[in-house]
Amino acid sequence: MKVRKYVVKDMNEAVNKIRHDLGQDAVIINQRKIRKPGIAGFFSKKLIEVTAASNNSNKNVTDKNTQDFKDSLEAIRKAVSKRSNISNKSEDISKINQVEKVEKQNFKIMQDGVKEKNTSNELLQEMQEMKNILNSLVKKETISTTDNELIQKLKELDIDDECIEYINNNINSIKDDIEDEEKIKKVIAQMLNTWEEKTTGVMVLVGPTGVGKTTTIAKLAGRLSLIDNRKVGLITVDTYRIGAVEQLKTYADIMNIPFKVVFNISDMEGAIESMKDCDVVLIDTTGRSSKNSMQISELRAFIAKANTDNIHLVVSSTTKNKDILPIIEGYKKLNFNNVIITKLDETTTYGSILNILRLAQKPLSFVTTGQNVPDDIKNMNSSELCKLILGEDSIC
Ligand SMILES: Nc1nc2c(ncn2[C@@H]2O[C@H](COP(=O)(O)OP(=O)(O)OP(=O)(O)O)[C@@H](O)[C@H]2O)c(=O)[nH]1
Ligand SMILES: [Mg+2]
Repeated sequence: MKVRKYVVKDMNEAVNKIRHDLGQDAVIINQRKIRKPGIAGFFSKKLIEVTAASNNSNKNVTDKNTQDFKDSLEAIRKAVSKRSNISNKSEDISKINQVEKVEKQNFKIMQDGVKEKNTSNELLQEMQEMKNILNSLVKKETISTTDNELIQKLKELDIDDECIEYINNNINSIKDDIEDEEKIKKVIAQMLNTWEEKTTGVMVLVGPTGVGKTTTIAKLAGRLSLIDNRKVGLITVDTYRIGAVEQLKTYADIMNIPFKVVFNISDMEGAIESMKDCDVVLIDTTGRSSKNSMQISELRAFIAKANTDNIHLVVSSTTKNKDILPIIEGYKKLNFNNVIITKLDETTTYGSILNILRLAQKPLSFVTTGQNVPDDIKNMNSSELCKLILGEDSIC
């Protein structure tokens, strides 16, 4: 008897190879899905490892054949014990059935050839032993490593524990007959909401210090005025930080667009009124710590005068997972209705996108990917985001 293992893309390929190598009488004794090693492999398509056996001389079986069969039993035993380390929960039940089927097939082959009663009994005993070993292995495997493996992979992508729990619970409730990675993508895509609207009217950017609000405003202004040919006005209320006004004024001058500084709440309405012929008015605000509720309340008074619900919270993708919730909670007072995630070029894992959007429960309007004005800003749809988060794509 010959036993061979094949790693193939589908069963058609396996059957062709088995027929070619082992002949028409070959039987498939085992099959299992495997992945390439590493995290990339986890999200790539599974391959199938097929073990097949053939009894080339089922007539006049000799002692040599019996020995060959014993050898192949040993080979199967080794393969199965190796397999137990990387088993998949969903395969457990079918495995017992498979083992029984394999044994029946093997026994039939031997019965055809082996006439001596004693040899058959010996083989039967051997098979029973093997069955016992396999059953004990399968029982151990019911505590599957798959969930732990999945959790570990998602952790490596910097997805936080709450998101992982949510993903895990939700993939278990998907009953469709699809691969695990497709289920993960489905759940993640459902968690990612993006802003499809056109930028228009008065738009305010708020967020912690240094996340890139002013640079993002300059990028948007450049994109809207230079590329989309729309009339854009810029307003800043950031008179707190030295150089902040000059920073935005420089961009406004280069792009030749109107620019106003609002020092007091009472100036806001006038500034907006002066830009009423603009298609879009972008308002830059002072970076504030979300923990300072006095400063946030002051900002709220300015924004109330701007009379818009087009408020975008800017958060950096490099924010520590633990800090995301306090930022979102602190800025909730400003009733932001979209999120901009910046500095994607400064990180190698993008789980924070998922963490931020899940906690904010608001659509993502833009992501920024570098310091270049106006180029490094873009809209991403949920499927692009999903690929990025799962490490199938990168920004640079
Ligand atoms: N790598 C990278 N740097 C960025 C990005 N966006 C902004 N920056 C840089 O981040 C720094 C801070 O940017 P600002 O636009 O001044 O940030 P801000 O939120 O307006 O800061 P405050 O007004 O002080 O709160 C600057 O050096 C920017 O060039 C980005 O997408 N990627
Ligand atoms: Mg700024």
